[in-house]
Amino acid sequence: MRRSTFLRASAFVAGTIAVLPGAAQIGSFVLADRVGDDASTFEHRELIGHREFPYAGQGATYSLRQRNELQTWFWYRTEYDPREYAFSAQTAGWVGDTTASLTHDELVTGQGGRPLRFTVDYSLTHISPGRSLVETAFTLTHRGQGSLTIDLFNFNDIDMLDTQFDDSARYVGANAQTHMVTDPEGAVWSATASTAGLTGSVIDSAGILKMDMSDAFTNDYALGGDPFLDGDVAGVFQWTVTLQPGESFRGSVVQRLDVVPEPATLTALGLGLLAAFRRRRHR
Ligand SMILES: [Ca+2]
Ligand SMILES: [Ca+2]
Ligand SMILES: [Ca+2]
Repeated sequence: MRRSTFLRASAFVAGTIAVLPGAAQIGSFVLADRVGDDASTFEHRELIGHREFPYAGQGATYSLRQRNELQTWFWYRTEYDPREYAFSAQTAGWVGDTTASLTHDELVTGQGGRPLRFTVDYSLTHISPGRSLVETAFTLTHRGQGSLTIDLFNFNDIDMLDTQFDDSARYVGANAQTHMVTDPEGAVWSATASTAGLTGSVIDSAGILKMDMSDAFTNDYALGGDPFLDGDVAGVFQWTVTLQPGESFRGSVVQRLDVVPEPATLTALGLGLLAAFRRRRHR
């Protein structure tokens, strides 16, 4: 595992990408992708050392024509603990133009060393004008002793267009595996969780969910229910898995941002099509 991480990091040394193999720690990164003049950026910050209160840090900004402030992070609980902790002990990382990878080796109460390895691979894809994806693919590996049951959580608090109190949110999908947040101006963001092992999906106030993650008590969520509609909405996904030594659990969260084309853009697009049509007719 350590070897493959090193090899992957080495491969990037040969390219144009900044790499810190071995004891690397990435405190922040920016991914950027574009389609023509239409650019998407995903900036992630405060990526080191936030294990518990207050709120485990980890701010982000997901921009596509306009800026959307975001907080996003993962946290976990094992069967030996009555509470959750954010993944904070980053041990390796690398960043490319549109991808980044962070590895964490975390403590498990009652087991020596840091037996829980959590790797997150981020990938930004600007798929078409006004539409962009950030895929977060994760692997959780048990490197300690005996059977281990783990609850894994992903928290997302997006404030569409940087204003939180006018956003509305709803569940989509049979397992409530998608959280969709809409701003009155029409921009839509969604987060879709992989469904294997998905045991919880909740939309609630950001303050309540941050407190759940940060406090000393156990939290478990149902799949869907009545969404919290007014105010600063946020969402949490929960997966529950039991791993034997050496086993891994893989999953993902895909964020999608859709921006409705502005009338000026539509007009320009229409004129462009008309011009192309005329050129064709005059051939
Ligand atoms: Ca808003
Ligand atoms: Ca808690
Ligand atoms: Ca929010």
